[in-house]
Amino acid sequence: MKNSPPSAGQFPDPFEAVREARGYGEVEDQGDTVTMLLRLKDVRKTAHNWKDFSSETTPGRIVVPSEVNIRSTRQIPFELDPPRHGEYRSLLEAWFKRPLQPEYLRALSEIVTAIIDEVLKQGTVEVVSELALRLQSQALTLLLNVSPSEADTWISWGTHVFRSEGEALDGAKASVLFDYIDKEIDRAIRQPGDDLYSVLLNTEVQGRKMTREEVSGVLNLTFAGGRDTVINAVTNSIVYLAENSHQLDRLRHEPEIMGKAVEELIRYFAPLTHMGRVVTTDIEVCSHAVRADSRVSLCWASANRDAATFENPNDVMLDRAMNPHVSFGFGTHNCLGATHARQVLKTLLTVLAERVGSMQVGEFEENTEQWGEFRRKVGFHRIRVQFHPIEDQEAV
Ligand code: EMZ
Repeated sequence: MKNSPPSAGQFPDPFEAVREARGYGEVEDQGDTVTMLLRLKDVRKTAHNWKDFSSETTPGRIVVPSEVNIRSTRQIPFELDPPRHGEYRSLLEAWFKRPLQPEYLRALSEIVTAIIDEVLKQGTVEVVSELALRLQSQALTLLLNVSPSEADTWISWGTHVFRSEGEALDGAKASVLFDYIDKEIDRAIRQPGDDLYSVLLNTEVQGRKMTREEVSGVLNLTFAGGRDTVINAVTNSIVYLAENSHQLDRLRHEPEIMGKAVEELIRYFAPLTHMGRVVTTDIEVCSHAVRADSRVSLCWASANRDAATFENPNDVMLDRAMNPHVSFGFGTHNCLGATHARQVLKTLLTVLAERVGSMQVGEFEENTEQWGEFRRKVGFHRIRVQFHPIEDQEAV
């Protein structure tokens, strides 16, 4: 029907031509050239090779854009290499797998249901701020095991803890998070409870208690890494299903594909475009020489559309059978919060399928990133969507 422009629910792949022709791109970041690896094979190989491509460098440097100027706290375990990485990771694993517990899922389902019911009552909402940000923040109270009221404070920070609209690196904003975490650590020292801060302060690593700085590093990662990524995944899923109502119907009639649908939507959206590594020795990537102390990035978003592995990579196939996407990274550093994020999305899809008959996209402003020659849509700054309850639909 329409032939232009691409609709709100479409997320084009800007990397295809360069990925196929050459396999890498280059982007300037604060005076430093980053080589972006675009093919799934190279992304995986490089993620595995932590000796030549390290995560343990100046805090903030492996993030693109680099956060060295706004943060000195090392995010743990994200900014550590093996074997240190593994020591911390193994201590955190059990806590971050709690989202698999029935009680956690029940609480999450209550949060999602309350938000969707409220949205249905209102009819039309701005999804980023009124739905996704709320959902991400309220769900995070479960992951940290803190009072539900904390979510209000986090909501007031907006969608990214280090970025504001128009400012990719906002130091003033970053210090709000650092101060908040500091205060919470003080509180947990004074009055230990069963929240993540208290549990970590009581955890032993290398035969001694975790330091304040280390606890702060884990919390910093938990707040920063899972924020805009989850918000984009939630918003984009809603927009996609709004524009592709047959897919929402499919989820309604085939609830057994919910797990696969989550993976496919995350593959398609790739909420985090890429993540860097620091090269430790002069070496070649994708037949291209890179020098020691330069950076490469593992471009998850491009790797997820690599036709060498994914059949019809630009199509959303909710029950895609073979789906080794890298939206949660790859190898030792795969996302610590992935279990939580997957449950958030699965619960959201389930509640939408059960309660929402259809959705209509209204006005929106896209959120795009520019990486060298590549312009990539990652989500929306704002988007209005009208929600219709399922009864209305059936009555028609
Ligand atoms: C870092 C990163 C982690 C970084 C898995 O990603 O996410 C980014 O959004 C943050 O800005 O600090 O946590």
